[in-house]
Amino acid sequence: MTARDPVTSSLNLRHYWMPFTDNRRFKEKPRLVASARDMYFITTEGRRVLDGLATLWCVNAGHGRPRIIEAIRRQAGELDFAASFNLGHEGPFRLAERIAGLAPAGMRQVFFTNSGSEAVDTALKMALAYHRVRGEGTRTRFIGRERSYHGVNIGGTSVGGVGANRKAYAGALMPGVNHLRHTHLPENAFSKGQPAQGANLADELERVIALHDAANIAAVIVDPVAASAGVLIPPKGYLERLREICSRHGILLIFDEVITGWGRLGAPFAAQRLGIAPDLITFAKGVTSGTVPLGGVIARDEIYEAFAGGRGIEFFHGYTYSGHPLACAAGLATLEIYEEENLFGKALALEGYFESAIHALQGLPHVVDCRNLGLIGAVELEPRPGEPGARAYEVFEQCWERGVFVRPVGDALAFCPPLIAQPMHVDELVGTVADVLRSNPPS
Ligand code: PXG
Repeated sequence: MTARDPVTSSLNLRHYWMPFTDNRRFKEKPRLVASARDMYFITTEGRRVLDGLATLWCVNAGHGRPRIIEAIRRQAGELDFAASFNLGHEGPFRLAERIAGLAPAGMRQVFFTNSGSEAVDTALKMALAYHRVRGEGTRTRFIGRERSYHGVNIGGTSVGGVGANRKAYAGALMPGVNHLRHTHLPENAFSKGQPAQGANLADELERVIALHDAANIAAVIVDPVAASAGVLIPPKGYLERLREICSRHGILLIFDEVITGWGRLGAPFAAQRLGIAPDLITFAKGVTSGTVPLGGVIARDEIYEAFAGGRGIEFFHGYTYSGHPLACAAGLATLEIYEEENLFGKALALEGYFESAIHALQGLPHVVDCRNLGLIGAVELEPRPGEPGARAYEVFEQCWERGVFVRPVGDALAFCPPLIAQPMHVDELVGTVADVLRSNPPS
């Protein structure tokens, strides 16, 4: 261990099995943060590091917001915990009402989970149960897409399209899942916003339906922008075509908006930014700006109504911590900040500046693509032969040394700043990446 500060040298790093991390490499050279305010982390060595990824696509309101902190503190003092099974407290009712007010028209029913992974598995089960309650119980198949990420539970891993995340579990994943091809096309390189080519890739759905029959298919799930597998922006017309095909065949369309929700694309949800009406929306992350774990599913009214006809429990599903008081308090305070500070509008206003900054990386060593939508973007580097992802990882490490946190996603570096970002933060973020590529290009 090469710890240079008292906090790190006093820590025993051995026992924490870190998620999705090369534990040995990390523990040899740890990156530990001690505090965070607004756009910046302070590391345990006392260095200021710009948070260029809203930490993990979450912290849309920026760090250390007093209003959220105070709401959590107050809630913990008043009612630390009450479950939502045959018991209630006001938090989830108030938060669901607020979310319903932000959701697309006709989507007013909110089910709470604790994470995006749980939201995805909840949406899959909701789709199955919905078809069954309507007497279409043969609709059990799901259609996902290559390079989409839907969390890590068995359902989400099964419909997900990231090979590395599936490999170790392949034999135990859910049966009855097909994957559409991903939408990343070389001819769209350096597209600003939605790329022009690729709407026709949605027609593959017709082929899958012809093979398996619509009466056996419950839902199609996609992330409108596939973020963690490399920031893939949907081609113009692609999602519209998926919607049209699903509607024609009675198949539900699930938008996984765990990253694209809460203003990331300059509107509450990608559905609104892109003008497409899904049947179910999954959310998490930005709903509390990352402060307390919370996720959920927003359902179209007709879906809830299909369940609500009889007596007894409508949906045999739920988590001990669905609607946890602390999470709901944090969520309410976060959504108030988004509204009062017009952060979704500010994200939209900054989009052009962010786009120009990212595309200015074109022409620097190893850069093969730049792409963006809303306040999400990426620069893709040519992979070093035989070492996929290594070059982007090294650029990420050098950016950290220079005070900027981004995320290597395959051979791309992803950018996803908090929505409070100003042009100077964009300059610092993208400028540092440019400096690393220019002054010390990794071979
Ligand atoms: N769906 C999408 C679209 C996500 O991005 C999840 C579901 C799962 O959410 P939870 O809260 O269970 O993690 C996510 C999560 C990465 C990375 O590599 C991305 C996520 C999580 C961890 C790493 O960029 N997104």
